[in-house]
Amino acid sequence: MEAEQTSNQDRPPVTPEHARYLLRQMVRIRRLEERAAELYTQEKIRGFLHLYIGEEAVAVGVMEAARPEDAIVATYREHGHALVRGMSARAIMAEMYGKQEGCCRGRGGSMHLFDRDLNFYGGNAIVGGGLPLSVGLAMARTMQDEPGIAVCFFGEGAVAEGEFHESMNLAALWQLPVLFVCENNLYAMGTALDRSESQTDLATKAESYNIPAATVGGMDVLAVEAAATNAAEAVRAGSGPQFLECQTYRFRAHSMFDPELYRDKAEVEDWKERDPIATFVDRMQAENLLDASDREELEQEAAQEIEEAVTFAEDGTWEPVEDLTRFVYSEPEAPAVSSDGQTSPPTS
Ligand SMILES: Cc1ncc(C[n+]2csc(CCOP(=O)(O)OP(=O)(O)O)c2C)c(N)n1
Repeated sequence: MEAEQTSNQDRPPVTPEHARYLLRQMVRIRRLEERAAELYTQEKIRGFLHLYIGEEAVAVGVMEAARPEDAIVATYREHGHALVRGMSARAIMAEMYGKQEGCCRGRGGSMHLFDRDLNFYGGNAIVGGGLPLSVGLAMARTMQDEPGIAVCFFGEGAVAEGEFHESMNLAALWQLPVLFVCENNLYAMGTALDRSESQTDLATKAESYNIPAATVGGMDVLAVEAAATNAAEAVRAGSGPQFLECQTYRFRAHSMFDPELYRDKAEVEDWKERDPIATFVDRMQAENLLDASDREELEQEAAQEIEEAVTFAEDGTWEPVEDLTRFVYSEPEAPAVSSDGQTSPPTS
């Protein structure tokens, strides 16, 4: 089976409002992460920090195809996915600071952003670890007859994991509603894909499990949006999982501890020429869908939003030490209080 290639020509018409919206989301991610990198060097943010800079078009394009009821699963490079899904920059920043106003009370940090109300199921530090979670979430929706699909982001490094193959197999065998989104940025830490895989055509791997697959240029937000929308529609139609490979590149190191000895500077510069934000602005301006002032305005808005988030995180509080063992076991539900002030025991 040939992997379907999508291109810009396939894209539906874009309105100026939509162009602005997509740009706004990509700029928000970029500014959040650039600020996070600064804060990391100041030791305000500790632990690991993996930046998504260069890959923004993937999260923004795919999230356009997702609905609120869909379950989203991402990797440890997930600040952008969480932000675009609707988590506030404040909750993200406070979480990265380790403050209890963060989305996980500061217990998860950068790699474990999570919000059940947003159906955002992480943030996962284990390479490939999100894949079986997404299959389980899709299965739960199917068994409980609930609407929604699972959308699972993972890096190309995950295809070397057994969990990838187990997840592909079960999702296909049981025809589960999962959209698998492989963010192929060519390197798994310092290991290039062609140094670790005999088959580097990732769509072929999915197709070997009878999962329809497409490959799209991941530096182009409109192409990603169109490809993800097609794939998500097919999943929603009930024909089982779909696989979308987005070919992208991270401009920064793998994490904040990486001397980047495994790739040439010239290669990085070459990919920077395809910056998803700059190329989108140029194209949309050429098509009169964005004004010359749009980027500047959106940059200012994003800068303000991120500075407010930093202030929020700075002003945040540490969890008290007495809470150290809290949540080791689930807490009993608080008794319900009726309108007449009477309490009743929890029902389950
Ligand atoms: C099971 C497992 N093995 C190894 C690691 C260490 N590790 C962290 S990130 C990473 C590279 C993963 O690369 P990829 O899946 O392509 O995602 P990317 O970092 O490029 O977004 C590795 C090997 C891990 N976290 N989990």
